[in-house]
Amino acid sequence: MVQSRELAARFEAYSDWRRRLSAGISGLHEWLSQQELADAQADLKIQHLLERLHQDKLVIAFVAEFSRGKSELINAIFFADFGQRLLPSSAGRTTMCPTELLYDPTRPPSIRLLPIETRAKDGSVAEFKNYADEWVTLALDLSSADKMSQVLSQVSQTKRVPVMLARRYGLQDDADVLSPLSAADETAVDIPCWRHAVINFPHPLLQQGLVILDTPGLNAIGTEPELTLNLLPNAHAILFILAADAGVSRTDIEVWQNHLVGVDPANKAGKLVVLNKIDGLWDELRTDAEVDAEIARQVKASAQTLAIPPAQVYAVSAQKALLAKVNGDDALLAKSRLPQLEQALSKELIPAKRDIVGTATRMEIRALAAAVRSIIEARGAGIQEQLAELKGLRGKNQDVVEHMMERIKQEKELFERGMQRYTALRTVFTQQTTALYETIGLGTLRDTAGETRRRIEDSPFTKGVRSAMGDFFATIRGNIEQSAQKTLEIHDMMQAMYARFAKEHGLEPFTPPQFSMLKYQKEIDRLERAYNVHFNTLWNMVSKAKFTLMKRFFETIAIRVKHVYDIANRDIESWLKAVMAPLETQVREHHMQLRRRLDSVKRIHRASDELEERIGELEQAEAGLRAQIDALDREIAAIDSVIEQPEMFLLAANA
Ligand SMILES: Nc1nc2c(ncn2[C@@H]2O[C@H](COP(=O)(O)OP(=O)(O)OP(=O)(O)O)[C@@H](O)[C@H]2O)c(=O)[nH]1
Ligand SMILES: [Mg+2]
Repeated sequence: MVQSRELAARFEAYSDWRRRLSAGISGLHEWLSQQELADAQADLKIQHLLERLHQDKLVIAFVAEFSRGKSELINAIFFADFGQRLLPSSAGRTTMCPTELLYDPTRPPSIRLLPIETRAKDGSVAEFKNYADEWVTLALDLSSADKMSQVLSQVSQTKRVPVMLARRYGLQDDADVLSPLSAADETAVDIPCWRHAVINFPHPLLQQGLVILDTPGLNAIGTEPELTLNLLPNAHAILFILAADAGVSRTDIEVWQNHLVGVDPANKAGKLVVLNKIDGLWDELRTDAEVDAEIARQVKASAQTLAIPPAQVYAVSAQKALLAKVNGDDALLAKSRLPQLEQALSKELIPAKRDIVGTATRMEIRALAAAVRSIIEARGAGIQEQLAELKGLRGKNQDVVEHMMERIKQEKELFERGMQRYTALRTVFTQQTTALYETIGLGTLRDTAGETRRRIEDSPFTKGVRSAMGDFFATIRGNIEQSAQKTLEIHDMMQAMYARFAKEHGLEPFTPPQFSMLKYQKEIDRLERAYNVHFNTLWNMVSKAKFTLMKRFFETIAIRVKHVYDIANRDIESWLKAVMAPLETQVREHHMQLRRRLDSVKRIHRASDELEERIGELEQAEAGLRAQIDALDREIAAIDSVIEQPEMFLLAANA
């Protein structure tokens, strides 16, 4: 059986790399714990890193007008091993709801279906995912491809309902979301049975974190905000599919404009354009060269229409590729040109993803190492100070020792008095963080969203909805600005405190990092842009169902904003720790050092022969710290070398 080896091998290598990286990080963690260098913050950071590496997903979305062959292409690229067509693919509208294919080992193989009726309720698909009882779950019998494809055919199920009901779901409109009404039965219309499907399936690629998103054609994309606002913007690659038999139609261009280029120019997801069904151009009466020229001509024309370079368009035949893979027909597979697309997909996708993950991991590990190193260095500086002190006592009489003891005692008392200021600072810090959490808190967001929802319901006119939404975004933006101001205040206060402790008690100077809200600002801007684009589209397209649709759009936006808030809250929490933790550590370490210094001078005061012994002990401790730094460097270098391993090496190692 011929398989998509290139993509599989690259993905395998990528997963393997992630596993090695996790192992390196776990090793570092173990070492830190052994050396008693891991505090709560380091534990948390490492745990987050490992979780992120473990759950790392790679999302490929297939987007096109209906019947261009999205589902067939997915079958050909990923599921040919089953020897038959797994996802339903047929003439006319087939895939009726967005369908995610993924693998979650905590659930048995299944298809989970969200009933279309949920469209009449508030709440987005993302929210419904938290409630298992809203979904219909059907088991997948992996031992029978026939039974599986029968169960999977659920994604193309439709049912006949009164037009009024379809309108309530925001599905029926003058532009006709679904199949045309039959003249005889004007009051009924076919709608999808399901709003969303999640196929849980232990395919090797899915097991490694690949997520495939199959979508229904144009109008159906527009009516499910989850797709336009969440799933597509978060995909790592989008395949846009055209069909050679249809040319580039007006609706193709609309899909391209609205879902691939129009919404977010900042979105860096890889985009590949596929010209499918080239087998329609195969013609026994023409030479291969003539057929190739015709394909090249169509590729060029499509590229021109979409204003992209022709090299970005991949001409294939999904159907013949599936057939070729099922029959092990290498010549036909080559002729289908699918291998080139698979190669481009893996080349585009995986190295880019690896880069992002690698850079982020490296940055976090560096920050962690720097924190640990500064603890070790502070300990080293303390030892050196003590050594200098004790060496200065060589050959001195009891009076000098006594004098020194007095001096350290005073220093310790002074420091302990300074601790009161530290305690006061902690109180102010807590007050300020509480105020910060209030501005960016979920409670505030809930109130703002509730208010907007009421206003949309109360004034169902373009102007009313527009101004309610405009105010919503303005309030959110205001909250983010205020939070930015508050983090700045906290930063300045802490910076002053660090400077003061450094000056008065000789603690190591430390500049706390600043917090930037820019990332969240940008995400809100992106949502507002997406909303603006879709507002007009929706307003024009849907007449009678527009309010249901508007409201649903708002709910999805509210969920996305909540997601931004969630992340901001989490980031703020770790930032606050990063700002406060060094001071806590410094204070604790400095206090401990003062006690140790006092102890050793006391010992020497009691018996002068203790001096040399104590100096020896300190010198040994110092050597121990140097060894610790070396070991830390080695741990970090090991992780770095995994991150930097060239992909070719990994591919070869796995071959
Ligand atoms: N000749 C030919 N037909 C194809 C090819 N790819 C798909 N088809 C056919 O085109 C029709 C539509 O394919 P689907 O895979 O259902 O298309 P889709 O884009 O998923 O369509 P929706 O699910 O309705 O959005 C089916 O009858 C396929 O067999 C191809 O490469 N060549
Ligand atoms: Mg389909």
